[in-house]
Amino acid sequence: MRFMLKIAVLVGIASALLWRLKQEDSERLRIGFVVKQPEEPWFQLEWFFGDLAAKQYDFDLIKIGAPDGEKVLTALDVLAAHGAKGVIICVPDVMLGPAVTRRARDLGLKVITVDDQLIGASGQPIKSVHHLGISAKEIGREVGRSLYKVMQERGFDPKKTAAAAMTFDELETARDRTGGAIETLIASGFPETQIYYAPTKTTDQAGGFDAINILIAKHPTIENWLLFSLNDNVVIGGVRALEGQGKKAQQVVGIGINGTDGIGEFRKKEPTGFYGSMLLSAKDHGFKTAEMMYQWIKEDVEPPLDTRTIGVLITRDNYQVVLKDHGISEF
Ligand code: FCA
Repeated sequence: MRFMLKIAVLVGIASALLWRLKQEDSERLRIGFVVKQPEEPWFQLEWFFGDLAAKQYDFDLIKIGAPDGEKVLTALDVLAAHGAKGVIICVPDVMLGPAVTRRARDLGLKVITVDDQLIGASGQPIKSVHHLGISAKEIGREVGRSLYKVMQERGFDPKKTAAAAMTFDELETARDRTGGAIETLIASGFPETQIYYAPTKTTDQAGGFDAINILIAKHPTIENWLLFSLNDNVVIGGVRALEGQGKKAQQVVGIGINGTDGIGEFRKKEPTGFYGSMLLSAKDHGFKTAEMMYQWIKEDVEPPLDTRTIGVLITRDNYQVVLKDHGISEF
């Protein structure tokens, strides 16, 4: 009898413990981090830094890749079903703005957009949604200034040189980046008539490769090319297209944005046409957004509505030192 009693007490204690654990589990803070291109090193690095914030503040970060609109809405549902209270998100299509804000509101999810700002039904950015993005125009301007400087250093004849603006105008941040570069190229003295537009269908290497192949077919006599776009991968795609046409690395000056995705080009033994990149702060985009969301949910500290980050030029010459400073030399 005493033995049975002991068993009953032990079973009781065990189920109480399990119940408590379950309780704690459902009370555990969960935050989602949804990105449009999980295969891109930039977004992997944002997640990496988001995870550091989760570790520091002891919450769960649920990372989901959502390359299309349907997956975005499903991701929000999944997050809410797992008890998440907030989501940091870079959507694959900014026109999803009204759909995303409505669904998030219905599910009780706080939203911080990162990188790409949602567009509302009016066609304007939804300024009421908290956002952390880059100072796109200024970073683009630096790209233009640097392209011009390298062109001069290499002694290119402006008459035989063209600048290819690899555009993705659906996205405001992309428009600002390429627009800023065009602005400073012209202000520096680059002939406006030698700036050609190469619209890209996608923001990856394939998008850049196709856009430049179409462009160079129209301008076979150009000797030297300056390339710029919204990010590294599109520029790398453009560099590959020019290599395919027999251009030497010295005839091509490509400057990207992100830094993270262009490191592979700098690590190659021989220089390529990918000259440099504006390294962005993945730490701010990953850690800071996650930290802001945590403090918003946990301590009711609302983040600023609009936060902008800066970029710094990296090239073969300085990238190792700068990456170390940014805490991503191992990446
Ligand atoms: C956009 C681009 C990414 C990155 C990010 C900061 O989302 O597609 O490559 O540049 O902005």
